[in-house]
Amino acid sequence: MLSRCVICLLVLSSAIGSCRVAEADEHPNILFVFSDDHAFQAVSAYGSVINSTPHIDRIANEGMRFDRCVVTNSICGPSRAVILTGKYSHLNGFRQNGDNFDGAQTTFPKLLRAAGYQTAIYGKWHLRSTPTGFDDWMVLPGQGAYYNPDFLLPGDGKTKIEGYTTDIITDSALTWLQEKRDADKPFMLMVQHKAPHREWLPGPDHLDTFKDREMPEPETLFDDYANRAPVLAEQTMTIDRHMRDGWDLKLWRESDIGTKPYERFFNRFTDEQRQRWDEAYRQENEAFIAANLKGKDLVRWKYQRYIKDYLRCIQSVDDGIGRLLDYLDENGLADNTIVIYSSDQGFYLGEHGWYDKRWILEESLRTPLVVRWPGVTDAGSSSDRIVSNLDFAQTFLEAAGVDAPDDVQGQSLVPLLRGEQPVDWRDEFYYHYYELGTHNVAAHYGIVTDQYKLVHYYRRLNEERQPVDIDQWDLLDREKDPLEMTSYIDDPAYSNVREELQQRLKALRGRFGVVEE
Ligand code: SGN
Ligand code: CA
Repeated sequence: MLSRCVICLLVLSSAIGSCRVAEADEHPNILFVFSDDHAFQAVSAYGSVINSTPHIDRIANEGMRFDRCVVTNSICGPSRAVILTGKYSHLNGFRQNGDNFDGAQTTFPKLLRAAGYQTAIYGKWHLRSTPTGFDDWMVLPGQGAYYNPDFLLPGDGKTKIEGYTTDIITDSALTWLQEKRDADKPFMLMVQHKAPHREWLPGPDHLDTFKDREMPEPETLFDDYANRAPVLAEQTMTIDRHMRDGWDLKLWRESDIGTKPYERFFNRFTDEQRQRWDEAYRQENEAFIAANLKGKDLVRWKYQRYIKDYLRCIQSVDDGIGRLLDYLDENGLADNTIVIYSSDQGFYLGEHGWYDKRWILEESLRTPLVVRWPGVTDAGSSSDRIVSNLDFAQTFLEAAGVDAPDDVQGQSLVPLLRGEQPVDWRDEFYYHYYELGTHNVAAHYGIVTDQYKLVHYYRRLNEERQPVDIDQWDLLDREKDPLEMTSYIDDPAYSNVREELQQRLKALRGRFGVVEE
């Protein structure tokens, strides 16, 4: 009797489920807002204790929050290439920043466009080659500038726009929606912010936000890198030793102004912008110089300066999302538009003493992902399944009713977004970071599960900055050690776990066709 009831309930709920899907638009619009280096620790929907992001939270509250969205390769260009293609770096050919994206390959925007979608992208691109698959685009050259940026346009065009880059990118997207959108076609619009990327230059609206607050420090701000692979200590991305006074910490000197390294920074300011900056930082900078801080006190001061500027950049991203959501509401588009917010990877906000990303350690492996899909995704839902930027292409294609090519490597998130609990969802993930250079992070790959990570660091730069092969391993247990401060690789109690993970890692590499170190 009981089991018959359960069956009835299951049938009923799946019938309701399919009704809801059928009701949703078969070709929903897709608004994909994306930022650069936005850590989940700085999103209030994820429980941030340092800031509030009401508009990103609105997407989460009206849709689904993914609590373990991990990236395949925690760095900018590679993440973008993975998203466009739905394939790992070794197959899409873009392993590290500075590579050239082969724009002739199949991408999800191309497939959507071929299926009748109108496509556009505004903001950061960072893939070197010219965007392909878009009806309209305007992208920053390389990393782009925070103030008065240059933009590249179709047909080798270039334009310089006065203002703050985050606001300009939002404005461009709104202008496209208002003036260039073809109301007879569904759209896929990518709004790709430069913020909150280093050097964390806040916009004029938020130069004073957080001014009088003391931000809580992460527990691992003074990590000594003991008890893990030695290569971890060799990076050059600490708040303590690797931040530049003039740019990163805004402790510039008059003699710096006008010099070449300031090209992307002060040299671009208008007189008015420059004056606002002087007003915003002068007093604090004078107090800092007078205090002559040393040791941990100096690190603490740097952390405060860093985190506040970083969060100020995010506030402008969040403001822009609010404007886009309002536009959808006011123009009757909210019900048939899927809204996604994510970032190219996570970021260290002082955890392990770091800024930047790249490592498999959780804060940069994980990225925020919230999705609102009216009529399909339950408001206020969440998923703790392992999902990835590898899945975005297939998700967009399935949502639009377009078949994905056979050689994509992710899993569509559509079943999760419908509230289903697929029994065959992945319980392991393959990570691979390649770039040797900036910040001196070793090349490494590994397997990630809900509880464990097994990592192989296989190459680094030597003192002459030449690549040399190494063979170091870490085994992390996030249940026992959530802050990832200890490796259990040599702990006899973990020998079975280690062996099992080694087998699974090998199998994963085989499955994804990784034939290289
Ligand atoms: C720049 C930054 C680095 C950062 C890389 C990659 N230096 O080189 O701190 O790791 O970009 O970032 S800066 O002098 O430009 O600030 S990524 O997001 O593009 O991958
Ligand atoms: Ca990035």
